This record gives sequence, structure tokens and C-alpha cells, in this order.
Amino acid sequence: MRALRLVLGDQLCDDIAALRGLDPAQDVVLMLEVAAETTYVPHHKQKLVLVLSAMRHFAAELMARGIRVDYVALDDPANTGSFDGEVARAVARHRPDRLIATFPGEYRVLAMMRGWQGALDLPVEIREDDRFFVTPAAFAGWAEGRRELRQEHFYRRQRMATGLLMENDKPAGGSWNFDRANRKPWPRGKAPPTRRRFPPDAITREVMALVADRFAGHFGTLDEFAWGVTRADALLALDDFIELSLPHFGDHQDAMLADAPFLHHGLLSPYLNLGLLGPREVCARAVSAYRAGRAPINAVEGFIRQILGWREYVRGIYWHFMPDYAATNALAADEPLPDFYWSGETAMACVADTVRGIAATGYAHHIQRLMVTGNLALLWGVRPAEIEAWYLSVFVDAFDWVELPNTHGMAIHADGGIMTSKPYSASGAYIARMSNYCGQCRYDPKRRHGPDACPMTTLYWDFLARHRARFAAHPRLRPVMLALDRLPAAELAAIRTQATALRRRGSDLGPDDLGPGE
Ligand code: FAD
Ligand code: DLZ
Ligand code: SF4
Repeated sequence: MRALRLVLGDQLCDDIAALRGLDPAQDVVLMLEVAAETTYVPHHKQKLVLVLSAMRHFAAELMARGIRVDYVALDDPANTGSFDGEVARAVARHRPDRLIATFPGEYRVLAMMRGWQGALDLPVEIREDDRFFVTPAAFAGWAEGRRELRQEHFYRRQRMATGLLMENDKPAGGSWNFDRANRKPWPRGKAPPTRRRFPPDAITREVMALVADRFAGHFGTLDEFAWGVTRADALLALDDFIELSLPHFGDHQDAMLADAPFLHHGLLSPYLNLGLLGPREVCARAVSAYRAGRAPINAVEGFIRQILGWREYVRGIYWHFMPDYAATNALAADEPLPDFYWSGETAMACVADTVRGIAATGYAHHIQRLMVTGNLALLWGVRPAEIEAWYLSVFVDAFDWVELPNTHGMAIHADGGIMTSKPYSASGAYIARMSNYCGQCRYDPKRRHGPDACPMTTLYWDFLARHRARFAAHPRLRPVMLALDRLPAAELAAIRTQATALRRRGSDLGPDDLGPGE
């Protein structure tokens, strides 16, 4: 046996760097289900099923092609429960002359990998993860010497570098960004689309039984599990998006609709992040739809920007600034995460519906993540590590490299503006504009204080007041700061008292609002 080739749970693609040059006659592929990875945060049950079932399907596909796979299952009695322990056992079993891995998606795992060469007395090759358009080194080259980093600049450069949606060196459609056309709420009375889902097969059902038994206390339910778990499924999901939803993606990208977790978004992040789809092929399909006249420019540009712009930018930020990045807390946020993030027990209709949807599916779309749960955590002042652990747990697509910058930087501004220049703070007025939640809520999004005041609105004005000094000079926040200054002192005092009471209670619900026995 010569090379032992490690494939992690989010590296499930035939062309992953660690498999390149594989000699089926001599090499062994190593795949590890380990307890430490399943429990270091209380992952949603559907995330566990997705990752483990996709790993099992991928291993079976490799084996069917005559490749030797050493697959350590979670319930193997000899399983030591960690990557360190299982890599060491596999090296003792196979006595390879080298270990080949692909650059992982977490700083924590990279630190482990870097220890293996010394600990195992074996050459360890960590290959670049070239599924991404931009390497960490190339991002560092771009970031070097810039006064500030902004996604829009990075994105334009990537458009030029890749030629995606470019016509004679000019952006297709005459503009780099069509966001202004992309802020329409969901039309009143229009039913949400029926998106393609994937009924569990025998392997998935077996993993569901394992997860139900072993991880019963984890967040979320399994009844509606219907994520694809193979490349073939992921390709069908991509077809579904391109044909059914891409044409509407732009218009309704920011819209939220109660009881409808799936609108016209991609629903592709689980597949992209696991390796079942590649970002290049996904972008190519979207551009082909545009060229064929099957999707408008505002939709296709908006979608390409998410993948070529935001996805690559957040990964660049992660590897450029870790490990120090995670420890920053620019807004000195120090409140515990309210329980309703897990229970959904709140009278805030927007939050309750979002948490309910996540529990049932492991998914929420970007605006729910940013402007409902993220905005509330920002305004509430939740400790960064607690809200980050929540995001890493509850979404089926959550891996550290993408979850952390989105939460720490974009949502709660804990990085002090490294990733985005200003916080995405908003009052209930934004949610009222972009959703039908407020009509079903006991609160009034316009009220800043008093029994009917929307907690988002109360906390928004309190947030502006608390951070007035930091944000007063920001050009885009100047109008709201002026509005803050115009609030009568007594009203601002009432708002701040109410915000403090919410935080002290840890919920919008008082003891009288909870049902019997609670
Ligand atoms: P679409 O809206 O259809 O977008 C298409 C694709 O673009 C997505 O599949 C995704 O791969 C990519 N994309 C879009 N926005 C982003 C972004 N901001 N960062 C990175 N990629 C992006 N995305 C994750 O993949 N994993 C996470 O753990 C994650 N955590 C987030 C936490 C917060 C607080 C916020 C605000 C955003 C987070 N995102 C995360 C980004 C984004 O919300 C999801 O990628 C998106 O909602 C996935 O659904 P979709 O495939 O339907 O996306
Ligand atoms: C998220 C996850 C889970 C739940 N389980 C496993 C596992 O058993 N084996 C594995 O290889 N990977 C798992 N992962 C993904 C890892 O936690 C981690 O995010 C990636 O290895 C980083 O590249
Ligand atoms: Fe959310 Fe406030 Fe609207 Fe209620 S009124 S749904 S809490 S934004």
C-alpha cells in the first residue's frame, strides 16, 4: 500500500485534490465518521443525516468503481471518535508511505492535519482545495495593501478574471449589479413554488435511524428530511433551480413568506458545500440560461454574485483573518443567546416562523438568516460565540469557513467592519416591507415602545443609541442617526428601558405569556 488518501465529509467529489493521481492497485481512500465531528456543536439532525448519508453514498460509488475505501462507521466499536485517533489507527492498519489530504473547511481541522506528520512520523501532503475560484494565497494578494476590503470590488475583479457574464470586457447587461431591481416582496396571494425534494433511500433511512437514536437531543426534526445525498440528486436539484426558479431569483431574492421555507432561491448550498456540485458548473449553467434567453440579467447577475462574489469573498476573509478573526467582539456584545432561538417560543412571528422552518428543514434563505435571526442577534447584543455556534448547528449547509464570516462579520459586525462597512441593522419596518409576517404578529412594527412595540424596532433604536459614537460618521447611517437625534428624550428613555427589560428577561415573552407548566 502506498498512499492513504483522506476524504472528509465536505469533500465528496470525484475530482477532489486528494484523489488525483490515485493508483487503484495500491492506494486506499480513507473516510471517517467520528463522534467529535458530530457533536462539537449540536448539529441539526438533518445536517447529520445529510453529511453521513452523503459520505456513505460517495464511498459506495468509489467502491463500485474498483477503488479501495476504508470507511470507518460511527458505530464501529473500535472507532476512537476523532480524526486524530482514526487517522492514527488507519496508518497503523495500512502502513502507507504517505498521507494525502485536501485543505479542509475549518481552521480547527487544519490545525489537526498539520500535527499529523510529526505525530505519525509520515509525510503528509495537504493539497489546495481547488474547487474554489480563488485560493487563500490569491485572496491575500488581492487584500494586500487595501485600505478596506469590500465584496463588490472583489466580485468585479472575479467577473473580469473568469469572464463570467462579461461581453467585450464590459459587464453583460451594462451594469455590474442589478440589486435595485431585486427587492420585490412576494406577490400577495401567489402560492410558493413546489421545489424538487428527494425522498430518503435505504441508506439514508438507515442513517436517519442512527441519528434518531444517537442524537435525539439535537436540534430539529427528521420527518421532512428530503435533501439529495448524491451527485445525481444534486444535478437534479440544479436542473430544478435553473428551470423553475432562476428566472424569478432576482425579483424575489429578498422576499419572505410565512409558512414557506422554500421560495425561488437556489437551495444549492448543501450540495456546493459538500462537494456534490462545483461552483464553476453551477455558474456556467446560470450563464447559459441567460444566453439562451431563459432567465433575465437581474436574476442571473444576482445569482452569479452570490457564488462568484460572496461565497469566494467569505472564504477569503476566513482564511486571511483566522484564527484571530473569531475572537474579535467589536461591539462588546455580551448577552446570552435567548432560548427562543432553539425553541421558537416567541410571539415575534418573523422569528417563530424562521425557527420553525429551520427545525423542519435545516434551511432558511439568506434574508431570513441575515435580517431576522442575524439582525435580532445584532440588536440584542448576543455573544458572538453563542450565535455562531447556533448558526453552525442549525443549518444543513453550515461549515465553519462560510458560517463564521457570514455571522461574525456580516450579521453581527463583531469584526468591526473587516467584511462589510456597516452593520445590517434594521427595525421591524424592513421586515414589514419584505414579508407578510407582521400582519400575523401581535406586535406592531411601527411602535418603538409600549406593550405592542415590535421588539425588532425597540432594539433597533436602542442599538443606534448604544453605538451612536461608532456609527455617527458613517455616510449611510447618517440619516438614521439624525432621526435618532430627533427622538424626544423621554421617548428614547422609554425605548432604552424596554430594551433593557427584554434583555434581562431573555425573551419577549414574560412568565404570564407562557402556557401552563412553563
Ligand atoms: P441562494 O440565495 O440561491 O444563493 C446561491 C448560492 O450562493 C448559495 O447556494 C451559496 O452557495 C452562495 N451564497 C449566497 N450568499 C452567500 C454568502 N453570504 N456567503 C456564502 N455563500 C453565499 N451559507 C452557507 O453556505 N453556509 C452557512 O453556514 C451560511 N451561514 C450564514 C449565516 C448568516 C448569518 C448569513 C447571513 C448567511 C449565511 N450563509 C451561509 C449565506 C447564505 O445565506 C446561504 O448560502 C444561502 O441562504 C443558501 O441558500 P441557497 O442555496 O438557496 O442560496
Ligand atoms: C459536519 C461533519 C459531521 C457532522 N460529521 C463528519 C464526519 O463524521 N466525518 C467527516 O469527515 N466530516 C464530518 N463533518 C465535517 C467536519 O466537521 C468538518 O467541517 C470538515 O471536515 C471540514 O473540512
Ligand atoms: Fe417581526 Fe416585529 Fe413584524 Fe412581529 S411586528 S413579525 S416581531 S418585525
